[in-house]
Amino acid sequence: IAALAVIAIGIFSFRQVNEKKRGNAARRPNIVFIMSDDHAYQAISAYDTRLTQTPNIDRIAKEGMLFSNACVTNSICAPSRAVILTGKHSHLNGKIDNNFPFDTTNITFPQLLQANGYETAMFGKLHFGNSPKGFDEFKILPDQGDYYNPDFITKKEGRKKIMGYVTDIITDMTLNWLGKERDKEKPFFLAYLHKAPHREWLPAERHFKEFINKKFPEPTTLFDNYDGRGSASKQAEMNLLTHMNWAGDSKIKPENMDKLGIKESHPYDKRNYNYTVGRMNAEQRKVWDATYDKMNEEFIKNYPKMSETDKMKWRYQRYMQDYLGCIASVDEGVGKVLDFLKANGLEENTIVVYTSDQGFYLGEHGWFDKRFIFDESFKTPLLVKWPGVIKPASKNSQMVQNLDFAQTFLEAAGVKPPADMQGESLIPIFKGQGKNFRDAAYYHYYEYPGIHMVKRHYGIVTEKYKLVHFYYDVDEWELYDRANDKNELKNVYNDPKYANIKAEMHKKLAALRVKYKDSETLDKMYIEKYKQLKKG
Ligand code: SGN
Ligand code: CA
Repeated sequence: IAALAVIAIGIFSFRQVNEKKRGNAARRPNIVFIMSDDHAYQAISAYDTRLTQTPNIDRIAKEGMLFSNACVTNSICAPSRAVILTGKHSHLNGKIDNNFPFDTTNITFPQLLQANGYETAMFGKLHFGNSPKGFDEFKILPDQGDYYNPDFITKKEGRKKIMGYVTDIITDMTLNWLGKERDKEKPFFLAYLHKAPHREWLPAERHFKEFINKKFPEPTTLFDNYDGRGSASKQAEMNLLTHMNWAGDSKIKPENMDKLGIKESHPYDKRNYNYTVGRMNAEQRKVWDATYDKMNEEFIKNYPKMSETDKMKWRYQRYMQDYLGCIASVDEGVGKVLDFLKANGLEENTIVVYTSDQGFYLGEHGWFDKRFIFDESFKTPLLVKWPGVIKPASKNSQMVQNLDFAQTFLEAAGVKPPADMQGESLIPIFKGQGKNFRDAAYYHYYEYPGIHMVKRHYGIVTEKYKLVHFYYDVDEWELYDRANDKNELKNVYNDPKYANIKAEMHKKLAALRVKYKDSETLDKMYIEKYKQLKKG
């Protein structure tokens, strides 16, 4: 009996130790990082209810925190992702634009989480030109990926085509991993990364049928003529009327363009349409054609009588129908993942983040796309929930950046961040502290000359002002009074009233360039590298 009692006590204490160990491990939070591609905050109802409803994404703000001034360091896809993963500005992680491949000798935070006992997985769009390091599992889209019947690069099965709609497929992969595949003994980091609502904005059948009948309010600056600003705004190729593809983007069939005498906006205009719609199977294509053909009948009939203003208005509506239709699927997917966490007892100990790789123009200044330091592209949506740490329904207006995620997640996981990361942990802000978190954000965009022709620029943004330097084939400075010119329509750089502010902002910008180790030498080096790459 005594021997049995010893064994029993032994088993009991062994179990207790084990449980305790597991308990401790379980106390480290799981992290679900949800990021979509080109999702403008104007198209999330927690921020703005004029365009659409996103009830599921909004749940994250209801249960957590909504950031009204979250921003990026370089408003373009792959560079933003590199900043997020490395916690370093583009000029230091080397991924300055979408052209250069990501340098995999960079240390990324998922590698550190994995080395410290986290189970890690990534599903969806990465856009690096190489596979992610530090992931136990991944299924990623090659390059930009496709909306219908997309290919995936998978860690375990190589490249394969999966039938269906991209947003739904990425959601299913995520749910499957959460429910069946992951190691349930470990805390996890999950990157759930949507392709939508990236161009060419192909919604799922259920949503193109629904959204194509809707009408949306126009932004006040839809007919902007770019007066009051420098050559960068005037020369950018992002205008809905003149630069958006008629077939590829606005879904006017190539044969109808020919019939109406509409010229391609870009040499890829018709080719893009034939490619994206061409990926559909016969059944998908039948529904697509039936819906869009019917909706385009009126446009085709009216086109010869339409003024340029009418065309712009029509193009804006079509753009919003498709763009917001794509977001509807993202919102449904987010809802499913949140429901899963709740139903499986994971809600309490999981940080959920919703963000986009950058902001996006939804017709403001007549534009689509991003790239500029101006608000619609510089700011990005950010909603975070963490039960027990973040007070539900809280709001924050600090200038947090995508640069801050790495240190935030590492701190949450109890892992010491490398000394050369350049962000700040957001945890004090989550806890309701962190006042005066960042008084100025640094920004640097490089991809020029290139698609959309947004000139190279760097700048500094404070709560009240924005100072920008456009360089390479120009040397132009712009200063904006953010408080008094919300739409950033007037460059006041040469207005004597702003002389002191200008001087102060110059000083701050120079100091930030030093702080973040950016310099004219690096600007020149990247111009040289870009020339070499283009030659090659
Ligand atoms: C494609 C798009 C561009 C877009 C870039 C970068 N053209 O080239 O409009 O700016 O991607 O987007 S498309 O006609 O091919 O769709 S990013 O989000 O990857 O940076
Ligand atoms: Ca993007």
